[in-house]
Amino acid sequence: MTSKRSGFIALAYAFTVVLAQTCPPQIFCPVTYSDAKLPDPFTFFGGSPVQTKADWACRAAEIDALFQKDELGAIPGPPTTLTASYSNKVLTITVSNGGTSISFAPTITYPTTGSAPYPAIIAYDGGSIPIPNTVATINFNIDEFAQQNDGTSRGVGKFYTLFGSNASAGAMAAWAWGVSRIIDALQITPSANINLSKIGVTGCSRNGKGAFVAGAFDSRIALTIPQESGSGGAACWRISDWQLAQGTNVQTAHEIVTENVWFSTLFNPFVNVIPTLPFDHHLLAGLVAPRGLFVIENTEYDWLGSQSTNGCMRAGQEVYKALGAADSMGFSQIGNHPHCQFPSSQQGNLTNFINKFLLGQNTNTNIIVSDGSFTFNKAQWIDWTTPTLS
Ligand code: MCU
Repeated sequence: MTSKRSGFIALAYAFTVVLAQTCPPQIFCPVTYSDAKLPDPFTFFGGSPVQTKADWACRAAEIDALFQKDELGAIPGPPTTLTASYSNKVLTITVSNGGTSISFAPTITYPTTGSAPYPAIIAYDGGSIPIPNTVATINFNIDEFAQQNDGTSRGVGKFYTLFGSNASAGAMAAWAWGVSRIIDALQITPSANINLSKIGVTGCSRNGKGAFVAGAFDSRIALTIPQESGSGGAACWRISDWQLAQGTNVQTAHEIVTENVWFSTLFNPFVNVIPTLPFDHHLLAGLVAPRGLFVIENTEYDWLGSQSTNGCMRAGQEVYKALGAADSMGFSQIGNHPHCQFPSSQQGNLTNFINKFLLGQNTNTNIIVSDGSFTFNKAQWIDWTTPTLS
């Protein structure tokens, strides 16, 4: 039974690939890209315009491929086989790639109110936001899946047991693949009692960067909540480099690749020449569009790149506007609290996002909040206009 269902999952992916073949071919060579401003979401790499929602689906597939090729590393397709079982609040998942297999077992904390099947948030290492007692929490132990201690963690963890320690995927790509397998497992395990159309993902700081990537790469996720992800998450590399040049102690691409293994080594050639990167992180938000996205930041720490996250996410929201879904993306940036300690002042906005996207309520998610003193100089970063996609 299980293998029939995993066969079905494979078929669904194959179908997606066939659909993608109606897109123009993705040709990224031999052009050397260069743009000091934030790359235009609405122009294909090859120069043709994005005019319709169908065009955007193709452009999103192109952006997805570029992120994997130049920054995150390859996120593999579904495994050869996937089996799952649920018992006593533990979802045990076994996946194999050829002859090798691994198991991992997220634990689920169920709400004591509301009715089954429950909405759920997949929380990287448990997450750092208050999850209401109407929503389940699926605890994903990301570190055993792909380690993130420091540079020595490259290729270490269950993901790499499966795909080899030389797999191009950095830790964030590996975790994103794991999130997709958790959702596959929930699909074939009705006894886990999770509502498949009401799944969120969250994490804070380094785990916030990772949660953002997972939300971008699996369209089955209804709500993505990256918290204080800063550089490598909600920040744009270009704006962070500019902030550093202005004298702010902000994390940049060239620093981040020396600190940990969140990115692929494929990113290294770009970190000192960021204008040659054919995307930036406004397009990570663009990949989540038009699904729910609530970006939480903290103006307390220069290192997070508050100005960068603010401008980057404003640019990313242009994709939501083009798709007619501006209020499916919110941004709230509040200081005066320690890193990853969710402040009560952001509670109302978080509740509105959870209630809309995981509980099906009609709430106000038109939220762009900052207590920062900077302004986003749109002309400095954006030289494109936002179409209304038909
Ligand atoms: C904000 O995320 C990271 C940051 O990128 C790192 O430079 C710093 O070492 O750790 C932060 C973090 O994950 O804190 C928990």
